[in-house]
Amino acid sequence: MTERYVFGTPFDTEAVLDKPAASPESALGHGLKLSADKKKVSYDLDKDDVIYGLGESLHGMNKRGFVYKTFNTDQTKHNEDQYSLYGSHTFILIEGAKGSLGIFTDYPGLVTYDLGFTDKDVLTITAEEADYEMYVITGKSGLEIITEFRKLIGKSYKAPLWAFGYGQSRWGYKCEDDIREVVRRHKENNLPLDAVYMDIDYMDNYKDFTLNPEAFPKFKEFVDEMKAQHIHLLPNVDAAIKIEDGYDMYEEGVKENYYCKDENGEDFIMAAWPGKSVLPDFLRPEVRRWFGLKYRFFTDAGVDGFWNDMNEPALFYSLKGLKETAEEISHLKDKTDTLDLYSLWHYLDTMNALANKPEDYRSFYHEPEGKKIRHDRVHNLYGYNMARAASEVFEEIAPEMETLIFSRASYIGSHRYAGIWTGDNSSFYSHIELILHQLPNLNMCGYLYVGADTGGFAFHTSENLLKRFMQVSLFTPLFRNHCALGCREQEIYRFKDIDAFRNLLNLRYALIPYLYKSYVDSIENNKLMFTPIGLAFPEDKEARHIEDQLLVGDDLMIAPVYKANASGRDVYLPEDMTLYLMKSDKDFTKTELSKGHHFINVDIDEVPIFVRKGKSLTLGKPAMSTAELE
Ligand code: MIG
Repeated sequence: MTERYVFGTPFDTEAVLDKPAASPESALGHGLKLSADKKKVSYDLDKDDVIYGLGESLHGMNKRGFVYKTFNTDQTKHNEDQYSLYGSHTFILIEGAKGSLGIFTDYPGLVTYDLGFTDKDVLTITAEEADYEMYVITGKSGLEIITEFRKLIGKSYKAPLWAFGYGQSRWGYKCEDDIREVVRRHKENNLPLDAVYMDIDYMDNYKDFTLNPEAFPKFKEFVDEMKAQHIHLLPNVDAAIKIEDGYDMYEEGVKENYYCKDENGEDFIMAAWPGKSVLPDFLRPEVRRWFGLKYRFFTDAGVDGFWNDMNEPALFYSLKGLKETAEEISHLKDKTDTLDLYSLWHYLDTMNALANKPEDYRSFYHEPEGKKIRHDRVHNLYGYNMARAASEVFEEIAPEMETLIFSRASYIGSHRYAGIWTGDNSSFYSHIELILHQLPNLNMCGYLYVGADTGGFAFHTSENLLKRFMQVSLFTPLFRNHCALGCREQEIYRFKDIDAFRNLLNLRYALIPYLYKSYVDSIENNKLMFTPIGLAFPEDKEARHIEDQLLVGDDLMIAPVYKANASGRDVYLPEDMTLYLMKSDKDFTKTELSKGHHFINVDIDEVPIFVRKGKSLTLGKPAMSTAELE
C-alpha cells in the first residue's frame, strides 16, 4: 500500500505521474516522526535492520552506518569519504524486525540521509526545504514493496537488444582511423564487438552536434562502413553549449532565450569542455524539444546510440566565481616573501573550490512554465530532463532505428527515458565490489539499463583486474570497457591472454538471450534484475547480510571474485544449487552444492555461475555481434 504526504508546495519532479490522493500529515505512522519544521523525518532502527536503496550511491549494499547527500555531482573519486555521485535516487527500503518499509522522498534538491551515522540506532531523512512529497510504502515483503514503488514511478526505459553487445570506449579516440583500428583489432582476434564509443574528442572544439571535419571528413559513409561490420557508433553529448559567434546552435538558443539565467536575467556563463558556455534550460518543454531535434545531426547519418555527459551539470567554473577567485589569488604576488603555510593552503583551496561551487548552483535560474526557480532547488532534475529531451523525440526523428541512450546524471523519473552508467570509477578491485552493491539498489529505483566502466575509468588497469571486472560486467546490461585519457590502454587486445578474454566475451554473448529476457521481464513486471539474496530469502538470517552475491533473473546466482590475487571465495547458498565453473560457454565443470557455506576455488579465467534449484542454465550460441546471434 502507498501513502502520499505533501509538505509545503513541492516542485513537481514528474517522478510520479499518477499520484495517489494525499493523506493528512497526522496519518504519518509506521514509526516515522516528522520534525516541527517538517524538513526532517526520523525512524528508530533495530539492531538487525538492513537499509537498501539510494541507487548509485557509495558504500555497501546495506546503506546503514553512513551519511548520503543527494546532490548530483561530477565526482571523480568514488571513495568512502564522498557523499554524492552523479545520480540522486531518493528511495530507501528498510528490512527488519518490524517488517519492510519503503520511503521515497520526492525532492529535487539536497536531501541528507543519515542512516545510523550520527546515532547508530536512528535514521533521518532531511530535505533542504520543507517543500517535498513523501511516499510511504508497505507490503508483505521487501520485494513486494519494490514492485509497488516501481509501478508508482512508471515503466523503466527499455534498451534494444544490440545494447547488450560488448562496447569499446576510450577518452582519446580522435578520428575515423582510431575507431577503425579498434574494430579491426577486435575482428582480427575474433573478439565479439557491437559498439565503439566516440568521446568528446570527435567534436569540433567541443561544440555539441558538430564533428571535427578533418577527423571525420565523410561521416555518413563512415557510419555505413561501421554498420556493414555490425558496429554501432555512440557519440558523447555534453550539456553545455559553447559561446561562439557563428555557432548556429548557440545563436539560436540566445535568440529564443533558451539558456539558464543569472540573477540579473542575463545568460548564466559557466565553463565546461567547450570553454565559456551556457546551459540549456532543460526544465522547459520547448527547450527540450529544440535540443532533442538536434540529434537529427547524428540520426540522419545513421547513428543510433548516445551517452549524455556532464549533465549534473558539472561546472568547471562560473564566470563570476572565476573573477572572484582571480582577484583573491592576485594578492599572492605581494606575499611571496612572507607567505605562511595557512595562506598557502588558503590559496590552494581557493583554486580547488572553483569547480562545482555550491554558490554557483545558487546563482542561476530555470523558468519552467514561466515561473522562475533557483537552480539548486531543482538541481537533480537537470540531467533527467536532458536525457528526456532526446528520448522523447527518437520515435519521431528516427522511427526506423532502435536507439540507445544513457546518461550520467539522473533522478528518479529519468529511468523512464534512459539508462545510466555509474561514471568515473577507477581501476580498483574495490570498484568491482562497488558495482555489485549498486546494481540491486539501482534496479529498485527504476534503473535497469546500467553498467560500470569495465576495467575502471581512472588509474591504470592490469590484465587480471580487467578479467575480474569483466567477470561481473558480463552479466550487466551495459557492458562497456571505458578508460580515461592518459591511463593505460585497456582494450582487450593490449593484453597477453587474448584467448581467455575471448572466452569471457563468448560467454557473455551466449548469455545474452537469458540476460535480455530477464531484463525485459524486470521491466514488464517491475522486478529487480539483480536481487540481493537477503531480499529473495527474507526468512534466512544468514542471507540478509550478504552483499557480494546476487540473483540474476529468476534462474541464476552470481558470486564473483573481486579481490586481487584471490584463488577463490566464500559463498553462502540459501538453497541447494548447481555450480558451473565456466572457462567459456563450452568449457566448464559442474558441481552440486548443498545449502550453506562453501569455499569455492575460482581460477583467474573462471566465472562461477550458480543455477538455482529446479532451474537450468540456458546458453545460446556466441557470435561476433548481436546482429549475428541466432
Ligand atoms: O570531465 O568526456 O564520465 O566517461 O570519458 C570529464 C570525457 C568528461 C566524464 C565522463 C567520462 C568521459 C569524460 N567525461
